[in-house]
Amino acid sequence: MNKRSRIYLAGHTGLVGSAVYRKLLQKGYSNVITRTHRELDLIRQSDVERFFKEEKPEYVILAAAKVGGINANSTYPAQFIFENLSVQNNFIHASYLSGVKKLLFPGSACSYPKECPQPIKEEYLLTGPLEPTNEPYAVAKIAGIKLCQAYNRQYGTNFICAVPTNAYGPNDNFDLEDSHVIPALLKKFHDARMTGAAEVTIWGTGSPLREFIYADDLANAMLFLLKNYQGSEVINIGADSEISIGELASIIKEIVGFHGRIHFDTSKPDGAPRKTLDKTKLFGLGWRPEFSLIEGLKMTYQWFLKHHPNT
Ligand code: GFB
Repeated sequence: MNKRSRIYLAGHTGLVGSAVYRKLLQKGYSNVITRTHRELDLIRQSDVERFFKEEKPEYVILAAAKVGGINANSTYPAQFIFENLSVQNNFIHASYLSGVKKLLFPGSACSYPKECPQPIKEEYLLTGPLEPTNEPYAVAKIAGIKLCQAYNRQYGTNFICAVPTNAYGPNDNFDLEDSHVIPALLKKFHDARMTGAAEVTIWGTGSPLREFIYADDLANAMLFLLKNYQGSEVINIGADSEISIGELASIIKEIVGFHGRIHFDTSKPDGAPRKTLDKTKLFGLGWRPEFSLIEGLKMTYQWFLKHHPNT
């Protein structure tokens, strides 16, 4: 991949895609192809095939997906499985048909079994039942991985699959119902500070452990793998910052400057008890994250204040 390579980045406005886009431009790639959802609906197979035939991208990254937090996954299971299966089928098949040189497919840490030994090694995929709150999404992501592996085996393609841990950062979704925990908590504590509320409610017991990666670090790792990783085996992307939801809430409370109480609503689901990735493979290749969780949270809150000034 060189600076003039034709790189199609699908999903360039989302949390992960926008970080990859910033990184590509920063690094001087001058032929990055993007389309908004309105310009190209990845669910429409013939449109996707026509687009690939016309644009002839050499390298492709699939950062477009139907994503959301624990509540969105439980509320819209049909959309999570149908949209993700459709988009990735179309994207991966069109990449094969048009002779793409290399494809990067990001899976999700929720595709590993719910009760996995920790930290989670890549070989634990498909060794046990999934966490029920996000099973449809996880099954779609597993199908995407299997699709890439099958195409590599049958057609000799060069499709790689990374499995990132929970990401957060600029351009995240801050909707309180559908978002992931970090944007939800930043907004909840911010709103509480602005309105002088006495208490903020956190879902679940606060005991689940999560590992988080700042979107810019994730983007960096994805581009690193596109350049340096070859093969059908999946590879984890994580950042070494495991924390309980309770501790996370205390840190965000501090960053936002809220002085009231934290209440845990245990009628809400906890989801997976723990999902920390084993990073031996990725770190063995020489990649390391740049940002600590605290730095990432502070930058995300600054971004939120700038882009959601009236909330
Ligand atoms: O980030 P999150 O929605 O997703 O929730 P998952 C993480 C943890 O934070 C859960 C708790 O234990 C939640 O109960 N939590 C506490 C909250 N307060 C809140 C809140 O206000 N909002 C949210 N959203 N959570 C998702 C999967 O799982 O992770 C997806 O559903 C995907 O499929 C994604 O894999 C990366 O980590 O539980």
